[in-house]
This record gives sequence, structure tokens and C-alpha cells, in this order.
Amino acid sequence: MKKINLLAIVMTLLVSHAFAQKNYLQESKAEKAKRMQWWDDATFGMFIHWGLYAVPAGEYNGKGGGAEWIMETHKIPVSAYEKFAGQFNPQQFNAKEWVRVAKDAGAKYIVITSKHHDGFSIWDSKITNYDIMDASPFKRDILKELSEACKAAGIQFGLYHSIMDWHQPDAKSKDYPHQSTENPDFAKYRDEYLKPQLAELIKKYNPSILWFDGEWIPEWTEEQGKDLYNYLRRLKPSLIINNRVGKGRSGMQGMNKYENAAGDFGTPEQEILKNASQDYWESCMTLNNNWGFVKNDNNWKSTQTLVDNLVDITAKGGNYLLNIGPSAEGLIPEPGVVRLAEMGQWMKINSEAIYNTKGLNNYKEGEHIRFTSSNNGKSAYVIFNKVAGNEIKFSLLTPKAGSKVYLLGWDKPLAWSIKDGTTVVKLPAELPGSFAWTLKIQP
Ligand code: H79
Repeated sequence: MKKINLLAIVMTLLVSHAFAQKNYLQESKAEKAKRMQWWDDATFGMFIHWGLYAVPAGEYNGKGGGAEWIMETHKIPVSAYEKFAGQFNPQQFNAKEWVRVAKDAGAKYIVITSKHHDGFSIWDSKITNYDIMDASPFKRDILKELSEACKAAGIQFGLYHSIMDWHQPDAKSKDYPHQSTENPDFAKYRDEYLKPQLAELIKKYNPSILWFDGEWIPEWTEEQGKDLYNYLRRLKPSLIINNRVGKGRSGMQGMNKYENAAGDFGTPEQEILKNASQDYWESCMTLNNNWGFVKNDNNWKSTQTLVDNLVDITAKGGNYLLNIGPSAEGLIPEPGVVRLAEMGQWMKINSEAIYNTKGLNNYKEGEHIRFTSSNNGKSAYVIFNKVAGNEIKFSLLTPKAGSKVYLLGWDKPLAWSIKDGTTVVKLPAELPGSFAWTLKIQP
């Protein structure tokens, strides 16, 4: 072989290697586990739905119905809906306070709506004038303030971003035909609006999570989802992206309906998986009935239900993304603040059984007992929300002889025994805290 040819081959190899783009859809299981570690360990996050829909607050022209979907519920034309931007002036918004509420609840990350289906951007976007700086009197960059507050507090920052967009004329979907746009060009919206906005968000606010939604419209395909996934990971390799980036999710149950779907985790919505799953998953749920602020929605879940959900989800190996919908004044509704604070008090005592844990094969016993295990397998946790007499009994997990059994929030080890395969643990007459209690079993 001539020298010159060899050189040419080497050059070609070098150049093609430098330009070959990594395919993040072919990541190994171990690489993914490493990237997902913090998220998996965090277990609990706070979702925030906030945008122009907080202005109508669930009522349009004297008729109730719709929250963040109010534009579609009442078939509000784009020009009429745009007027809410002029009224969105949340003077009481305090990013540090919101992050404090999340952190005190025990949440390790927040996910906020950079853009919901209505298409309004709550950050200073250079790609559009339909944003907080150009179209509202507020003129403060909400995502800048929140991302900085999160960074200062050690809370991971995530963004919910709707693929569907009822405002961009080119994004008009066949599924939502009431807005009149002629000749929409979805590919143009995707390439000249959606992707540049996402690149802008990553560059400006360095999110740890991108949480897509509105992917079910027929204009969006798995192929576009895979392309978007790679595009985003190339911009920020450590990003964690939900499965709604593509078309994999199976209805509200949220897990993938086929192999190799784009996205890192399943997204059950307003429900919890029936059983434990080894896949990555996160249940997103509301505190009351709605995601966005609705002034008459007083159907708040009890703190007992919220703690039970967190425990059940943790034992099944998932994450809990719990939503608040702040008002147009910029305030988290007080009943939500109260419940999150109560969850935080529970977490102060019991969080050891929640963070950095994995589920067990037998993750439950009856309705009132759940089991988790520390990541290193050294401690097992028995979480129960009902006690009869001053003892607790279980048989699907058996402490080894000589194990110490502690009650979180109580100093001394507890007396325990095994009878006919059932472990019986003597409890103190007064249990620490409320809602649920945790035994820690150490070999
Ligand atoms: O942002 C909140 C809601 O506004 C949004 N997701 C949460 C996080 C949401 N959008 N739509 N829905 C919830 C309900 C939509 C259900 C359906 Fe479907 C869309 C029924 C048919 C298309 C999802 C996809 C269930 C089946 C296919």
C-alpha cells in the first residue's frame, strides 16, 4: 500500500470518528443506572403547573371547567386567550419561598411547566414574544429565579415542556381543530421553534430533567421522539428525560407498551402502578383535583393519603411527583402548603426508609405494611400505618437471629420475637409522629 493511501485512510477514520455522533438510545444498563442514580435515590419531587391559566382559574365567561386545559375546554380562540398574558402579574411570587416549601416537604427536585399546551413560555425566550418578558406586565424571568433558588438550596431543577402547542400556528394538530390555522407546518414548528426553545432552556437554566407531555397528537411520532432524545442528550449528556418524549407510553398507566421506546422513565398519571416494577417510573399526582390553579377546587387529599402514596410508591420502586398549582398572585394555595409541611414533618423522622432505598420482592403485607431496603442491603424497613395493641406483626420479612430492630424517632432497640414464622415487635406506648411509622431492621 502506498504511503499516501495509508495516510488518507487514517485521516478518514479520525475525521469520521470525531464527527460520529453518539447514539444515546444505545446506552448500556450500567451507564443508565449511573445517570439515573440521583433521581432514583431522590424518590420524591414537587411538580409545579403555572402559567396563564392561573388567571381564569377554572372559570371562563361565568362558566366553570378546565384548569391548564381551559383554552381547549371552552374553545377559547388564540386571540382571546392571549389577553390573559396582559393580566398575568404575580407580584407575590417568591422563588426562594417555593423552593423552601419543596425542600421542607422532603422533595429533592422540582419540575415546573416551562410551557404547557397553551404555548405560553414563562421564561425570557428569544424565540418568541409570547413569553413572560414580552407579553406580560410581570417581566421577571420565572425560570431564572427558580433555577437559581434551586441551585442555592441543593434541589435539582426540572422542566415540563409540552410538545403539543395550541398557540404556534405551525403546531396546530388534527386532534384539536377548533383553532383556525391554514397550512400548519409541524416540521417547521419542531425545527424552528420547539427544538431551539429546548436548546435555549438547557443553555440558560441547566435543567436536570426534561419532562415532556402532549406527545399523543398524530403529528408526533416515535421517530421524532428518538431524534429529539438524542438531540437533547447531545446538548447535555446527563439529562434525564421522561418517556413522553416519544410514543411509548401506554395511556394513563404510563409505562412503555413496546421495547426500546425513547425516554428514561415511565409516567403513570394520577395513578400508582398496581405492583412493584424494576423499570424506572414516577407517578405524578395532584394535591387536589387539578394541575393548574382552580379557585373553587377544595378537594384536597389528606396528608394521610399523601404519606401512604409516598410509601406505597417507594416500596414498589418508583418516584412520587406531587403537584401544586400556584395562583395568579404567585402563591401556593395554603391547604397545599399545610399538607406539604406535614409530609415534611413525617419525612424528618422516616425519610431513611424512603431516600436511597429499593423495593423488595415482597414489598407489602396486607394493606397496612410496606417494606423497603437500603441501597446497600444492610437495613430493611417495615413501614406501617396502623397499629393494634402495642405491637406490630409481619411474616413476609424475617429478621435474622440477633438483628436489632429500631423504631425511627425512638432511641432504644425494641424487643422482638418470632412465633410460627410471624415476627412480633413490641412498640412503645406512644409512637413518635403521625401517619405512619418505620421499623429499621439491622443484621
Ligand atoms: O400537565 C398535566 C395535564 O394537563 C396533562 N398531563 C398532566 C401532567 C394531561 N394532558 N392530558 N391529559 C392529562 C389527559 C389526556 C388524556 C388523553 Fe390520552 C390524551 C386521552 C387520549 C389522549 C394519554 C394518551 C391517554 C391516552 C393517550
